[in-house]
Amino acid sequence: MTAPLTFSPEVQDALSAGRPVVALESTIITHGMPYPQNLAMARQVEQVIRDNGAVPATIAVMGGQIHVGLTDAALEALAQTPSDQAMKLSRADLAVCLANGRTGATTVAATMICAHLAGIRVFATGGIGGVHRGAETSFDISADLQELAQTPVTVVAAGAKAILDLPKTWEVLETLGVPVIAYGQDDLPAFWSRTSGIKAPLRMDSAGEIAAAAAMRARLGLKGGQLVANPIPQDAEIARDDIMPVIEQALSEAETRRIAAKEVTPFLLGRIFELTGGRSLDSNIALVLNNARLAAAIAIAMTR
Ligand code: PSU
Repeated sequence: MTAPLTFSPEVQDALSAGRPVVALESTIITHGMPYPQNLAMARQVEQVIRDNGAVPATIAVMGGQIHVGLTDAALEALAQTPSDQAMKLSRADLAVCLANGRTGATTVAATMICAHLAGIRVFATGGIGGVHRGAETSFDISADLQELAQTPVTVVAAGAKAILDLPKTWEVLETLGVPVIAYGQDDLPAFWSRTSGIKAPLRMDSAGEIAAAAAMRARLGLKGGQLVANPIPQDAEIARDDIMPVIEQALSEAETRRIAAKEVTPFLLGRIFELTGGRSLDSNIALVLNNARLAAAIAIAMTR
């Protein structure tokens, strides 16, 4: 019995010919951004990957199949699906969604699982999930971290989302043995801001180095992936001092309203969008496109 994978013709051709492919997630479309900006972003990010010489494979679950590469009509339907009608899939619920024939959007964790099943080694997103503030009492830690420790996919993100407890997030990744690689700078980026003030454990300055490190992990038989933390472009960043008070306000509203579990991240992103008058979304889109560019370069380096 094999996994229920349905490939788009473009992705199928690229994979059988050994050409570079970059996986993309779908939770960012259904739960991370409002319509219609989510659809525009999903199309643009695919285009950026094509323009940079690789093939995009957006991943989502529909009709009992993991779709690897979506048609434009499927992308549009997903972007218009209300967030309460698409499951936000992680490792725990991927199989349930497939077995029940429901529609599901893949988070970083689920996208890594699906990409690996499909034979795709690199994946671009916005920011990974991590340790939520107050995790010492709530125990709210994203399954993305465990996935990075066990599934061999290189994930390109602008760090972890700054709504999280970033120092604790990096501590957990270190404990799990996940290589956290800052791209082109010494500091770890903080999603909307280029720097977090925290020094990265590893730094690399080229796609070739990142591809070589992934290949070496495979030769050593080390399970798990790598996290590439790619800073947002300068002209799109929101300085830490500007975004922090907004994050604090959104977090205290989430607490008052007792938002919990899978709802936390979408709620915070939505409130920060409103509080910044849409600026956080522009930054979020810019960083995703920037990550797609680097992921395409890594995918190309991996095929050499
Ligand atoms: N990147 C973004 N926006 C998002 C996400 C990533 O720019 O919404 C999604 C990813 O799917 C990631 C999820 O896995 O947020 C994290 O959710 P949580 O904190 O509930 O684990």
